[in-house]
Amino acid sequence: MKRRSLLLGAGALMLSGCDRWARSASGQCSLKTGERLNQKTQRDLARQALAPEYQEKDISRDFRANGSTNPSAAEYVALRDNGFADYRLLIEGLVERPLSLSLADLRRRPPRTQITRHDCVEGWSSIGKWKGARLSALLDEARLKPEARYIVFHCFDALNQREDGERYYTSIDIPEAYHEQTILAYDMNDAVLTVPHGAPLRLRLERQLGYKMAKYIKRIEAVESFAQIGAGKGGYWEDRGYEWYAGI
Ligand SMILES: Nc1nc2c(c(=O)[nH]1)N[C@H]1C(S)=C(S)[C@@H](COP(=O)(O)O)O[C@H]1N2
Ligand SMILES: [Mo]
Repeated sequence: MKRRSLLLGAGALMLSGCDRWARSASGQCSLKTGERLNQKTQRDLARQALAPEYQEKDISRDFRANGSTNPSAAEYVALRDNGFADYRLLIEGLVERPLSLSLADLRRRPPRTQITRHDCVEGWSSIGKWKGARLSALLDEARLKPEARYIVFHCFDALNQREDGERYYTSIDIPEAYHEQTILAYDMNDAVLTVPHGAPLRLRLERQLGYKMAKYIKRIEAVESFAQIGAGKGGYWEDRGYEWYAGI
């Protein structure tokens, strides 16, 4: 029943001719209207169920750090050695208004705090408290274009620590990006995010495995397809055989 009404809702919008698909076929709606409706539709259809949240007392004393824990890329080291004062998060690609945000800018955006369990595909879990800017608000600010289907996170680190090594990256779809618990975290356990855990900024989304949660985020890119990025599977580990959707 629920699914049926969702489908009917999408159908009704399609008949109005202003959603992304109908618009590209008829070319009738103005970009602004089409974009607003498109984003609203995507939010409405988002998989909204929340991952479990925990209490302060549940926080792990020793939250493991995994994968890259101390990037050696020159660009990263220079930023780190200056306390990330010169760090700018870039939000670009299929957006009307590309953004370049300092950490202070990010701290002025709507925050969310959540205590959640992190599950790594390697078989360990830790509970931590995360605070960060809601990705949905940032994407609204940058104004996603109607053709945007995925959000790609490009990171500073190469897992082999070589300057020419392939940089870590991963991607999520628009509903995941708009989920309430999807944040760009700058604090962990009430302290500024440390280098081992992804300073200055790392992704938290709480219904997928750890490898989707990009640490050391340099740049966020809205794309229609990730076929041309890396080996085309949507992420560093995805290119090496891991599932693109790593639902827990
Ligand atoms: N940039 C970057 N992000 C990354 C990784 C990485 O190596 N580089 N490892 C991933 C994996 S496999 C896990 S389990 C988590 C680990 O996060 P943590 O170090 O805070 O525990 O980060 C994920 N994000
Ligand atoms: Mo992991």
